[in-house]
Amino acid sequence: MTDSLLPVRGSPGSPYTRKMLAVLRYRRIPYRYLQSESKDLPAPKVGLIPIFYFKDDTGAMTAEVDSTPIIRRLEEEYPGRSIIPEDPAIAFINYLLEDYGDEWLTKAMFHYRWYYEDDIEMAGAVLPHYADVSQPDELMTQMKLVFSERQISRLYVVGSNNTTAPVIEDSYKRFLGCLNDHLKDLPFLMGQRPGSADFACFGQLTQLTQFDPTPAKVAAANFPRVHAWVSKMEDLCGIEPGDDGFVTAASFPGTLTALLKELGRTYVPVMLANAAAIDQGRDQVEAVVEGRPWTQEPFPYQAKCLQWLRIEYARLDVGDRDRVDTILAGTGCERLLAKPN
Ligand SMILES: N[C@@H](CCC(=O)N[C@@H](CS)C(=O)NCC(=O)O)C(=O)O
Repeated sequence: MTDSLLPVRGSPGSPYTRKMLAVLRYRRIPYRYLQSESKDLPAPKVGLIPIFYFKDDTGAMTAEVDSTPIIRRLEEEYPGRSIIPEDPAIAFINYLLEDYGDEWLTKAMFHYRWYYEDDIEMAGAVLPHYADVSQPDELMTQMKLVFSERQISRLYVVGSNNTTAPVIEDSYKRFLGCLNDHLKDLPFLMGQRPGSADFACFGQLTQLTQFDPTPAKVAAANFPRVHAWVSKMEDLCGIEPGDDGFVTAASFPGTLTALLKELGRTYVPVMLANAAAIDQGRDQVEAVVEGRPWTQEPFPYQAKCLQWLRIEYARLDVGDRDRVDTILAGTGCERLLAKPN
């Protein structure tokens, strides 16, 4: 019986774990969720969670850690209830919004968690218990310090610092506003049924709106609709999606265009500046976001994300690319895909 269950290792405090568990529930893929290390399973190449364990051709277990390709692999291995729109143009928009959730909203998530006293206090006290709730208090008090210090020392990775803090926080609030407006008309970002972009944004929001006190207060006070959406997204195994439930290019919702414009203000200039800094071998990313300075150390993984996005775009045929270009025109996102001059 357990052999037919897909093993997944993760933690409730990990936004990508929450993204993927919600995907598994919605897609009705039977899984077994491991909340601590298991000696019987192989270690992944990079020490990240969530970890998915797949059988290779020889029947041996392999460990995979990147949620975006894992979602595509699951689409192939488990048919039905797809979260990737069939129309390649809409699938591209879904991919772009998924990357924004994974790579931009995570800056807000990590920033708020380890920047303000109340949030550090809460995360430091609770998170170490997730591996095993019966660990002794003395050990947990020690771990609180070790864990917090380690995570605070990594704020630079996502680009959270005193210069970028107001930019990150304003962008979080504007994102909540965009999502709130969109949800007035449609139950999901991608339309009448959820796409992988919904799950990516949801994953980060499980922490931002429901765990970390500072960003949670912002959401509860101003956007009760978004707060409710996050709770509903957690388990969508009961909904029956219709065949034509995704948004279409022909009647693309204005509220999604507004969200794409928000990407154009923040995610786009930072992703471009990050890739440029890496190409030119510079040790600082310098960008201007909404008229304010952005500075951080280069983040090589996010340069790869931009490459993958461009590969997705290059795969489109001419007609689909034209429809993507029409959707993105004037949002600022077209700059991500422009040929370098
Ligand atoms: N791109 C990966 C990101 C996964 C990730 O960043 N995981 C974080 C936790 S949410 C992690 O494991 N960090 C390692 C650490 O903090 O030690 C995905 O999409 O799954």
